[in-house]
Amino acid sequence: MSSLSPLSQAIHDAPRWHQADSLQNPNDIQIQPLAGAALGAVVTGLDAKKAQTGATIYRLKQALAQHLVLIFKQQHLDDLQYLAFASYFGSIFRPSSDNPVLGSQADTGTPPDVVPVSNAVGQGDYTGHAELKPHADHQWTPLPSFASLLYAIEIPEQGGQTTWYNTIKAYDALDETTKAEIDHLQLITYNPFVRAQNTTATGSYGNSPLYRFHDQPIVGHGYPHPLVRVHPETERKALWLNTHSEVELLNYDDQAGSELIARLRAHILKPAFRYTHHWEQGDLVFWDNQVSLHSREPFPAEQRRLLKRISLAGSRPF
Ligand SMILES: O=C(O)CCC(=O)C(=O)O
Ligand SMILES: [Fe+2]
Repeated sequence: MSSLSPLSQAIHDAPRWHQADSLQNPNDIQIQPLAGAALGAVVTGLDAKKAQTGATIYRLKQALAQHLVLIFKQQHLDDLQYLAFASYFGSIFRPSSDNPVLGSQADTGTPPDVVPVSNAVGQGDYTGHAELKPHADHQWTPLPSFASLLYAIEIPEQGGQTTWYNTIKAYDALDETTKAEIDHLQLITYNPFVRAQNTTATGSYGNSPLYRFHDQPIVGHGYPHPLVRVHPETERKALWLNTHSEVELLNYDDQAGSELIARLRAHILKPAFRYTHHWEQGDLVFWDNQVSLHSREPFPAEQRRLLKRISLAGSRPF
């Protein structure tokens, strides 16, 4: 018999470890919003290894839509247990090979289901130890992921904090004239991984021009998505714009477009819209990638950092 894919193996094996661990009791779970933060809630009393009930998954989905970032503390998961938990919330994100993303492999052109995010050479060192500028994962693909999870296995002593930005709050805080001006605009976010393949740019986010003027070459394919994105469960509007990769507004004057985008980007970066997470080993952070951005602070090259990421498939943005 041929061997199973990691996801098939996870679902195949789950009853064995679930049986030993028994079912998660939904009444043991507490969800505590982060005091004074623009987004985020801490989930305690949940063991992601256990089999989960409908009551728990429904509550977590609602909490995710409301708080955008859920932080599960003190988890102990191997890759298959991690995949089995993440899959309660939807299908694993599997981009086609024509759209390179973080972790895309040279042979298949696609990423593994569990992407190591590490600075260890040859073991998932796709992002190294440098700063990562605010971005939404996979925004440059036709069908970006709806959510991602990061699980902390090794944490450096200094740096490496991850910050999340609430782009619903950023949109809400705009003046009415700006809202009316941007509500129906379409934006192309060019794929920084294609740029890295075609140029001498090294890092994945933040080495490109900030705006494409029409006399500049197009690097890779462009997929227009709404600049103001609507959350599918809450109908809240969000400003869906990363802060440093190359973008272009459709049917818009170059100069006016680049100025509008620069103004919106400065607005998103206001401290009022963010939460910075100081990682502890065993943290599992689950975020809504449709209405948030995230960035990472640099950390010393000689200190090891290993997190593992799973992304979940999303719809065409609207
Ligand atoms: O290393 C981090 O904290 C975040 C990396 C990242 O952007 C990602 O995994 O999507
Ligand atoms: Fe990311």
